[in-house]
Amino acid sequence: MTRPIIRLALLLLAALPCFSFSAEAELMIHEPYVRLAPPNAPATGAFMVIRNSGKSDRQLVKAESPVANTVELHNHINENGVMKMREVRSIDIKAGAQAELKPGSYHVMLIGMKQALKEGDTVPITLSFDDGSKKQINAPVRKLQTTMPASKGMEHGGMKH
Ligand SMILES: [Cu+2]
Repeated sequence: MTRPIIRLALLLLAALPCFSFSAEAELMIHEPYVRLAPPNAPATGAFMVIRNSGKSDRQLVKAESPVANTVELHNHINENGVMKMREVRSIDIKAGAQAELKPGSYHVMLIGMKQALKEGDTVPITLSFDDGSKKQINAPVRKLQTTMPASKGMEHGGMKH
């Protein structure tokens, strides 16, 4: 009875290196999350770190999610001192480096929510890359500290009475 099991184990071992060299294993998504938006907010952002352990540069070219009517890739730019969001065609993930999608920078924009998201919900997001590969992730909805200027977050000295 042991022989077939050993054979199976050898087969699995032989197959392992193939998996580790596949394009899918070269891209890892770390700490994905969706920002909890106010109940009537028409849009919110999804953030994550995409690590590229491969030898070639990759680009995130598309994101999709069933929770929103439209999903876009965005960046924040500083235009004459005003932070604005802009749609971008792709987000670079250089070989051996990582792309950080975070508030105030690159992000996945979920526009036209089909339902209000609650803290603790999980949002499925499909990411497509320039080599044709896709990754399916589940991003938990998280409440973020708001960093609004001239509010509670400011130092005491800046407060007016
Ligand atoms: Cu945006």
